[in-house]
Amino acid sequence: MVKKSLAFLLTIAAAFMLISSIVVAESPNDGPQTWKVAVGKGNDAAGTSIDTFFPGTTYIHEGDTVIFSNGGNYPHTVTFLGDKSLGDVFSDPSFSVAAPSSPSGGKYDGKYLSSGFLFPGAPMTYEITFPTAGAYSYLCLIHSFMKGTIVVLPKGAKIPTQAEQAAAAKLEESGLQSVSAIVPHDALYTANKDGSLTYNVDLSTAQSSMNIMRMNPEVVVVSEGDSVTWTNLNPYEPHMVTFNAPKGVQVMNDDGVNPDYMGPVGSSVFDGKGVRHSGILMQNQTFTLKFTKKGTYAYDCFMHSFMMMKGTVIVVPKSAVKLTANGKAVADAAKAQWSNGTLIVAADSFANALGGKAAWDAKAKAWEVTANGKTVKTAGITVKGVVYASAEAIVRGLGGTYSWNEVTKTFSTSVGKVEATPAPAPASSMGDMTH
Ligand SMILES: [Cu+2]
Repeated sequence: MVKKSLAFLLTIAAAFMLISSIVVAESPNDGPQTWKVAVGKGNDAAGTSIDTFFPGTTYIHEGDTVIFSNGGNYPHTVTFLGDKSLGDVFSDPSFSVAAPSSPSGGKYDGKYLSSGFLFPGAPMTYEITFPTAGAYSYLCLIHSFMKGTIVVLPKGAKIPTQAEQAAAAKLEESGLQSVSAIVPHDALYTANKDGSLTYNVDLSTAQSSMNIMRMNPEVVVVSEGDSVTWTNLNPYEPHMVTFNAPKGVQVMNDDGVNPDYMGPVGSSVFDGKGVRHSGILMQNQTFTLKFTKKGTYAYDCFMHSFMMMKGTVIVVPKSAVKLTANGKAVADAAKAQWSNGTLIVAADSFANALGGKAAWDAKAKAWEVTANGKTVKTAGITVKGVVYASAEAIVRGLGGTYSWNEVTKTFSTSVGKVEATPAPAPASSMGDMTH
């Protein structure tokens, strides 16, 4: 059912423009009114999909009409079970999730009524008029945790206005968006018997009805000989990991997953050459690759290309210093290296990674780094003709924190960001500054 929706997903951008331009028209209180319910929300650029009806509860009068419109990036249904149970519905041999039980625009009689698939993109709508007072709950047959209620009151009863109910919907949405923003974290790892490490990357998360189609972390830096294990943490969405998809081959298209790519392709060791592919990963399923050669390797989840779900594995020589800033790997590690017990970095690229900038003060022979609303001056440290700065001095001066992990050779820094509680700590020597 998901695969059929892909053609529609391509036009999702158009759908967003449409939705954001909808203006709720106020009707006089004495005549029948038309109300709008958003069926799901989504933001391809942010990689998010929220499987919720907005607002969750809609208050209307007898004779009013509700227009359900897909506001997200996945197909959904609007289904009033009425006199049936989910079991009844799915055990009926003539039942189809995709097809409406009766055409849009009908009157609700308290019995079973389903919109069939409402696809995003156009977006598809379904209209129902409610002649009789009552509280009617409904759900999505694809995501049965996705529920809403239409409360129909007698004419003249006091109900929240269109504007108030639209505001409630907005509030519900912003509540979900804010609790669910993905927090990048340093890649967690486990140590293997041979001394190599296996880093863990999350394939998207789901928190209540919010799905975030992202790799976390998006960039992971490992040493030659280390492995990466991807785990699908999302209960609703399958994912894939693909390196070096062959030119001209579509791993996923409008017809679904290419049959050659349903399962894994290639060995579990990767030197940067040849296809490596996980196959379809359902919740808690994993895929592990061992990286043997230094380089920068981009990969994709082709099931969520339209949401820009992709990541990068950077493989560095053994014992090379890695650097993170606010939970994100600094791609070139800002040339981080140890010099006489001080971790030195290229001040400008480190400042960039912290969301700030650096300027060289030739007179004072010092770097001036500004980030997090603060400025710190720190002496230049010249090694082989290049002027570095002490990472520790910069982070301290900006009011941040740092730690050195001797096992992963990672210098983790955090400046001006409240980080969410990290996932369970790996066996490591965080905070050990000896070198
Ligand atoms: Cu995916």
